[in-house]
Amino acid sequence: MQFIDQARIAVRGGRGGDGIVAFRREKYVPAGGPSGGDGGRGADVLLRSDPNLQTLLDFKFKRLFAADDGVRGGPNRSSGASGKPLVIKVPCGTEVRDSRTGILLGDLTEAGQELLVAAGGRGGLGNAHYLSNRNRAPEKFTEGRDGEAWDLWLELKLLAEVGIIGQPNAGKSTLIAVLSAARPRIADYPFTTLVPNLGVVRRPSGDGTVFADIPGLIAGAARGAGLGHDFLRHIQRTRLLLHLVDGSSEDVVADLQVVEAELRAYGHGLEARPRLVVLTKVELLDSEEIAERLEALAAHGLSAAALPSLGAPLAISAATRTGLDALLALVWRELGVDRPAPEPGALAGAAGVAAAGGMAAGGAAAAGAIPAGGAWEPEEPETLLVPLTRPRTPRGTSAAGPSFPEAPEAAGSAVLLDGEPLANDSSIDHSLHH
Ligand SMILES: Nc1nc2c(ncn2[C@@H]2O[C@H](COP(=O)(O)OP(=O)(O)OP(=O)(O)O)[C@@H](O)[C@H]2O)c(=O)[nH]1
Ligand SMILES: [Mg+2]
Repeated sequence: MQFIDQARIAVRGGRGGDGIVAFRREKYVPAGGPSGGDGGRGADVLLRSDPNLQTLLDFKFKRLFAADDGVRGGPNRSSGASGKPLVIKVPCGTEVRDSRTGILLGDLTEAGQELLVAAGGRGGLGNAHYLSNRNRAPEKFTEGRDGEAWDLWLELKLLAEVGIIGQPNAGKSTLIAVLSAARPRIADYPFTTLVPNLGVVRRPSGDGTVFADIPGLIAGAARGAGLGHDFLRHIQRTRLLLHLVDGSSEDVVADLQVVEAELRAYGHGLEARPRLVVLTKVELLDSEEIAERLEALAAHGLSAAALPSLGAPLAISAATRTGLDALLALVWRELGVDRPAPEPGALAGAAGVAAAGGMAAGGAAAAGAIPAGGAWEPEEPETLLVPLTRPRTPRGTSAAGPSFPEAPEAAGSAVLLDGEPLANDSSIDHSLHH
């Protein structure tokens, strides 16, 4: 399964059914009046977030989504049937924008949230509506209206509270593997991780917090070096970052600065995200070397201002599990484990935004610029219509970590949650689609 985190789709609400012209023709009723029924409403197109989906892959193969039209009216004032809504499933964490303007229409963070993206057209009126004293036999009716048509830009931003960053080989995947049940690929060559991995780390309170392990960053990533830096969008929603620096490196300060420079180049507020510098693989060093490197990182790494509450760099070894408790203690303190998670925001503000000012019919396939080239700037999480919400995952870290130093089993290229690729049934609810 491929990991696709951006997609462009066209959605079109159904056309309303036409009203009709009909007259009552019944025995013993000499002058039956107008009896043409109204057309049914065209169906709406909705997006719904589904926790079983982890990628926008399906939209690579299907891009046009048109909802059912309403049925035209019938005789005897019978109204035509309205179309059933077309529900398109998307992964949790999908941002939805109008692809022409970049305006944010909604952010589907919680499972089961729905966003109306194209309203169906109104049904037309049958001639029964036009009966008046002046005109006892109206032949007037109205046609159904076209449904709305929009071009949407979907962007998946994974929902994790803690992001793990660093250069390739720093030990990021190894850390998530020892802390959670995630089993990402681990190897002693750079760019082992190609897509983000999610792992649920159990909090002292029992529930889980999602950590995201992302590919390594190298100098020039902002200009496309290595795997580039686009995957940083998956840590945009995190509340804190763990910046891992390979303890066995010759120059830990230079390593740290390379990644910090890339964070700044990426922007989107990531450079100001609270973070903790973590020196890894310290079982390979003696205590003097550890102290010296920690000191160097503290002195030359980040200014104290960049680390508002996380404090001095920390030494860990995933191999011997040294320092992991101290690391987690700091993470929980920063996340405020005792604080209740904020209430998930209602989507009321987002639903129906697409309903304003319907576009002309048939425009669904019209070309609009794909905003990949930065025609507009994505907004920061705090300005989103739906407040940032935290994922709640009941599953904890039941299985023990990987048997170090053996590389855990390779895990495909899908985004994994706790080491398991999530079911990826089609994102389209076929039962509702003609
Ligand atoms: N000795 C020792 N080796 C470690 C430790 N943690 C990780 N490693 C090794 O470092 C190498 C890289 O580890 P990964 O976890 O794949 O590193 P990564 O940061 O995810 O690398 P990319 O995915 O390429 O960015 C592997 O060979 C690991 O076995 C540790 O605590 N001690
Ligand atoms: Mg990795």
